[in-house]
Amino acid sequence: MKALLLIDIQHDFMPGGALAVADGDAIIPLVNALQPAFGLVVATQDWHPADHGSFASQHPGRQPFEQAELHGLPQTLWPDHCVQTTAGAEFHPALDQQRIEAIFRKGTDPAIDSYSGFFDNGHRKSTGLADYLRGRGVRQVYLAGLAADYCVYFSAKDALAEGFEVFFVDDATRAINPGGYAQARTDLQARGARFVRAATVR
Ligand code: VGL
Ligand code: ZN
Repeated sequence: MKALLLIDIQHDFMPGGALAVADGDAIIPLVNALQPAFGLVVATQDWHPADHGSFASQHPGRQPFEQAELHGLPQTLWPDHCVQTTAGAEFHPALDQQRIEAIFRKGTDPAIDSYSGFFDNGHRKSTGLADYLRGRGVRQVYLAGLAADYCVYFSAKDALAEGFEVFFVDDATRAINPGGYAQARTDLQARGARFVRAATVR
């Protein structure tokens, strides 16, 4: 059984959003077309409190995209984004949500960031996603969404470590930094992930 994981397809990662990913909305038609090929569709949602420690606004004198530290972990400082219950945290209205059976929220603890849909960045707390997928008989996980070099990358890495067969839908994702995505791709391929085009998935 194969599952489709839709990572953070939210307003704030779209053009015009608080942490916009260039061309991010171009993935929506592909993601919608992909869904009927899957027995299970699950989404993740970046869901931060307004005072989240990953926000540059919480670090006096620091600017978005600078490197910092958050309780002992390296942390990129982000613009305020995906604040719980705000419009920016909502899924893109063109995303077909009818087949999404579960939504896993992450980034709720202000003290630690959470790129992966499976664990926080310190691997301290699980979201329960891996057990949920196993409970549904999932062996193959396909990933799409935003951003390729952060939340999709770290979700794919954890999915591999959890023993799933991983397929990264290359044209149904976009990166914050293209160079970062090139590195992420090399790393994931070395770990056994396969990169596929949406049109070949059935
Ligand atoms: C993301 C940075 C901060 C993502 C989330 O969804 O890729 N990136 N929060
Ligand atoms: Zn975030």
